[in-house]
Amino acid sequence: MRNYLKHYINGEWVESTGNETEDVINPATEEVIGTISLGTKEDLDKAVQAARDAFPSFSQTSKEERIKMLENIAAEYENRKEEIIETITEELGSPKSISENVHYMMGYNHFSQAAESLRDFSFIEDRGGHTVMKDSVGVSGLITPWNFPTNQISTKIASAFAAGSPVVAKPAELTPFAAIILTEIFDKVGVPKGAFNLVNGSGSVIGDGISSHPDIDFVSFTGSGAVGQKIMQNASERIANVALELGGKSPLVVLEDADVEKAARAAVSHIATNSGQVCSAATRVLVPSSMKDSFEEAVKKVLPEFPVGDPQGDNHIGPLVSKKQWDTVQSYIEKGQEEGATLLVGGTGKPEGLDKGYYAKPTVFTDVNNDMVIAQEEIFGPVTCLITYDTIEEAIEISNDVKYGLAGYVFGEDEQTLAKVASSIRAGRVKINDAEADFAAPFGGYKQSGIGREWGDYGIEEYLEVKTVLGYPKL
Ligand code: TAP
Repeated sequence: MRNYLKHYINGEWVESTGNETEDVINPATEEVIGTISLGTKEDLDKAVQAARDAFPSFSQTSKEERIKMLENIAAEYENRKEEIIETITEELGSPKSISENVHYMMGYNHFSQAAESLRDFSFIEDRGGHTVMKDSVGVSGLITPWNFPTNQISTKIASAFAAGSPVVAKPAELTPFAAIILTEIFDKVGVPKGAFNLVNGSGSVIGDGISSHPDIDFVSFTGSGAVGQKIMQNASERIANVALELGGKSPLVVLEDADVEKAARAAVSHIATNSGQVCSAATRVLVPSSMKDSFEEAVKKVLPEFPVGDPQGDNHIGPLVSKKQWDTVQSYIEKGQEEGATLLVGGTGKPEGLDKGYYAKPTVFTDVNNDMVIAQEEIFGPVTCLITYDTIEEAIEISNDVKYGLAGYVFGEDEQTLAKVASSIRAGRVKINDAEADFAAPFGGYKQSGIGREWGDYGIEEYLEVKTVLGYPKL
């Protein structure tokens, strides 16, 4: 049992001022695996005060000191590798291979990339007639969701530290333990007192408290659009800046000359990895009408490569994070059938033999029209839609006919067509074929997928204010 009943404020683990607690459930076993304290407004105020007190010195640390700190964090993170993998598998239900190759790896890369990006980062620029300086934004409030317990919080903290911004963080109640390990890492490597504060608690108390706190200068949030809107409203009361990383309904465009099996494998992998609980997952697969039959066959062929089952075993798809998420996914599968889409594979209910745990069947709908609810709303589960198109122009139009714009994917051979589709998709990140991940590349969305960019130097910019000085001495 992991019982973490303290918050981390001003460089110390401290008792909560309230006595409310919340059990954390392993979604694969439905059993309680630990408990956290639900913080109060008083806990939050103390954390914000600690961050404010740390601001004058933390914001003035040198670039070299921050690089060293980020490198030390990355090294200590590596030392805790096995524990991080085990923790994420338990709290999120993600299979061990995904916990290692996706979750653990992303956290590590954000800290080491921030150190790397900082090396070439300029905080002062002589632009001839004027000088531009980049100052820490002040105190940052970070609110993160449950689907990537190390990725989102790590990219935010790494960028904030790189910019010299002290932090107050609130992870999701459903998966709070990875953030506690991170906090232990910061404590161990000697992150300055008050530069990092962790207050566990509910979104309605601590999350809302962060977004409306008069002493928090900048709020970075990842999660649902509905909460993103509330955060913006709260922050607008004091004209505080926000960065929002919200949902997506990303297209994967299969071109006529694509390798059908490769594209089908990619399409299934998008809803299989992390059980489809991924904001940037492709969940609308656009296939040329002429390829519909062969693509459907390829989907059925590759599906067994993604077994569903116990995350402690050799499976690719674990359970969904919670009963609530399972219910949401079920209702979307029902909705798709009511709307007239055809179930190619999967459907409602649990996969055979998996009665315990929040397991859902990987589900692929075909004969989907882009106007259907299942093609427009973020399902956040192992469900995808096959939509046919006849011309490249139509594929682009369908790709963009959605309120989101987080990501897009294109599969094919002809470079002119790949470039045309990639540059026409209205989204913050487009991936062509199997292009490699790059942690220096900015991440964020167009339209209702959010505001701002994370990762690498663009991520650091979010935590900085720009100051112009006219007549600055030539030192
Ligand atoms: P959200 O409610 O948006 O939760 C995300 C974070 O915001 C959590 O830490 C949550 O705290 C906190 N929060 C909740 N209410 C808040 C408020 N009023 N003010 C400030 N913070 C608040 O997401 P969810 O309910 O867990 O999931 C719902 C749907 O959102 C999913 O089905 C999915 O479609 C989408 N979602 C998207 C993403 C990404 S990466 N874009 C991630 C997760 C979910 P607590 O949960 O601890 O109360």
